[in-house]
Order: sequence, then C-alpha cells, then structure tokens
Amino acid sequence: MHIVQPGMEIDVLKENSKIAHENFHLMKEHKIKSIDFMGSIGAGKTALIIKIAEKLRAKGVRVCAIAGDVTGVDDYSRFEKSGLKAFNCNTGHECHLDANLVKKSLAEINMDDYDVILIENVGNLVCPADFPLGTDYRVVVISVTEGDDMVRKHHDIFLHSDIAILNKTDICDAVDVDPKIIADDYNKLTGGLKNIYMCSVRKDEGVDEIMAALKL
Ligand SMILES: Nc1nc2c(ncn2[C@@H]2O[C@H](COP(=O)(O)OP(=O)(O)O)[C@@H](O)[C@H]2O)c(=O)[nH]1
Ligand SMILES: [Mg+2]
Repeated sequence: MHIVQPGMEIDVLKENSKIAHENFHLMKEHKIKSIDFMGSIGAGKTALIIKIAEKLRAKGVRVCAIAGDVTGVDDYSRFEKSGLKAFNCNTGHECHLDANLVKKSLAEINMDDYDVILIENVGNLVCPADFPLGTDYRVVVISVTEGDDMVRKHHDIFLHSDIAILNKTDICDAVDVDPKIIADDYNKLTGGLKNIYMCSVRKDEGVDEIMAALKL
C-alpha cells in the first residue's frame, strides 16, 4: 500500500518545481530549447521525436534526445539507430520522469553541442502531469488506437500540457474512431484556449504544423 503523509506530497511537488526551474535556467544559459513529450504507451512518442529530429537536422539544427523509460534501452536504441544522439534515463519504479532525473541527464550532456533537447517521458497519461521538467513546452501525444475517450478520462494531463497531438490518423477508419469527437472533447476541456493537432507520423502529415506550434 502506498501511504502519503499529510504535507509530504506537497513537499515532493515543491522540490520538483524548484529543480525544474533550475533545469530551465540551465538550458536557457546554453540557449537550448526543450520539449517534454508525454502521452500514452504506444501513441507514437518515439516515432514523432525521431521524425521531428530528422526534420531539425535537415535544417542544420543540433538536436539530442533523453529517452525516459521505466527500464531498458528500447527507445534509446531506436533514437541512436535513427541517427539521433540520445541519453537513456530509466526511472526504475516510477511511472514518470521528474526534474531531478532530467537534471542528472542534463549533467551527461555537453550542452554547447545542442540547440534542442527532445525528452520522451514514460508512457502514462496520469503521473507525468504533476511533474514539470523545466522544458519550454509540454506536449501530450495520444493516438486513435486508444479509442475516443482519452480526453474525457484524463483531464489533468491535457490541462497541464501546452498542446495535444492525436497521432495515427492514417488508421482512423480501421479502428473506427472519429477524430472530431476527440478534438471536440479537447476544445470543451480547454475552453478553446489550446490546440490539438491531427498527425500521422507514418505519412508525415501534420508534423510540420506541430513543429511550428513548438517554434522549432
Ligand atoms: N499507423 C501508424 N502507426 C504509427 C504511427 N506512429 C507510430 N506508429 C506505430 O505505433 C507503434 C508505437 O510507436 P512508438 O513510437 O513506439 O510509441 P511510444 O510508445 O509512444 O513511443 C509502433 O509500431 C509505430 O510504428 C502513425 O502515425 N501511424
Ligand atoms: Mg517510446
């Protein structure tokens, strides 16, 4: 059983927030832009980061990735295989990255070598919401294969992120999901103040618009 002492949760979040500010300022000192990609398992976070990195490299932007996973080197290896320099960051038991883990990864990175750091968070639509990492933007990635109720079921992560991405629109028909339902839920939840982007990483549709929204 997991017991949180009164006040302890607040302290953890306060400490995370303090370190996130330090991470932010450290990256700014080195003129680095950074994005936190949160989202469900299998939504396409790794695929999207690889695609964005390819497009950045084609423009001469120097980019690396931090691969956040509970265990293993799968995403790290995919990044490296694609030609994207990566740093592996296993959380061990935790269901999210936190600012301190990212601080440790930043210490491994020669920051003067990069303009952009793309961070893949642990696949989870609940836990990462409360733990900002100190990035410029927080993004949540979902896909049509998860059904049309993700926004209705997971308010916090959509409210705590700057934009949402609905990936795999190439297979909407196959999974019988209407992306308009998801977009309507998102607009209702956010009062139309934020944008949800339709995207197919596989077909390279919508990725340029996402990059523009993230000022990449
Ligand atoms: N059909 C389709 N499949 C995709 C797309 N993007 C990713 N995938 C596939 O979805 C699976 C999970 O992708 P991955 O990037 O590992 O998701 P992650 O767990 O969020 O990092 C892989 O088999 C990808 O090839 C897409 O736009 N369309
Ligand atoms: Mg992944």
